Amino acid sequence: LPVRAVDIGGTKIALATVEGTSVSDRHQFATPRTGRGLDLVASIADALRRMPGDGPVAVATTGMVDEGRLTALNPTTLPIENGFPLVETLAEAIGTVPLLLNDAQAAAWGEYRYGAGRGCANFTFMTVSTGIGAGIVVNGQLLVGRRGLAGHLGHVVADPNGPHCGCGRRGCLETMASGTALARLGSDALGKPMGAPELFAIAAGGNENAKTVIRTAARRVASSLGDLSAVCDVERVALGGGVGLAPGFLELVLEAVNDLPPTFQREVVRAEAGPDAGLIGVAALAVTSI
Ligand code: BMX
Ligand code: ZN
Repeated sequence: LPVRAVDIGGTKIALATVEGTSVSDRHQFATPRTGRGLDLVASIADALRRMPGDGPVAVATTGMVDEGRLTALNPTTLPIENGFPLVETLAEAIGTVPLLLNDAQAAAWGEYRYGAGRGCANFTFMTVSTGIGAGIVVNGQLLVGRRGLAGHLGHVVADPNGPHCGCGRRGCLETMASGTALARLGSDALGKPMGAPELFAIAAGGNENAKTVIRTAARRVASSLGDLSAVCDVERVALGGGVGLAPGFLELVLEAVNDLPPTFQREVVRAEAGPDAGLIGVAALAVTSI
């Protein structure tokens, strides 16, 4: 059964027809960053109307999803009203009730069903991208949690005296190792404004300061994976996201994981489903939940 899948990120919204792992009619557009959920809904409804087919609609989104309502844990990633009723307003606009799930949780399900988590009943997908997110599968079941917060590894505290996070805490992993954090830390260390891709390029050119910034971030990620072992004891972690898949980053994380006490070490691999993991995962869940 073909599903019309949508993935809402902080910078872009992607749509596609998804059947199993086959993705067609894929297109994307810039996320309306107006702070108004209704603008998101209007743009998605419009894009869905241009798509062929009338299968079920499944939406993965950055942010915390609680009973069909979307709240940004970190409003700098996606500005939107707290508790915005996305399911209700989208259903009104498109005439069918969509399934709604956090993007990292959806991608974790995609990787578990079809990618790096296949056959691994206790599994985590972690994305290091604009923000840092994760989805956790325990005993073959996706953890969503009472309020949709399960898996938000970007908001475990890496340094209690660290920078303030948009979520209200201090020193969250996301403020120290996400793409946004790397852009800030790289700009400070090298004395000129840059984004994460430029920082990686400079490091690849041999710059020691740039390498140190990236290595420090990778160590923080590895340390949080140690925390994850203590909490969920998953067997394998797949790393994804623009930073997670950047050349050399996984190797640095692996080095740091190897320095953890053996009890906290886990297998860490590259995510396989790529940028479509969220679309594929949320579509798979839509098919099983109808
Ligand atoms: C943030 C949070 C998570 C999300 C993660 C990765 C918001 C808006 N998002 O921690 O829900 O899963 O970022 O998101 O609070 P991405 O957009 O960087 O992939
Ligand atoms: Zn936080």
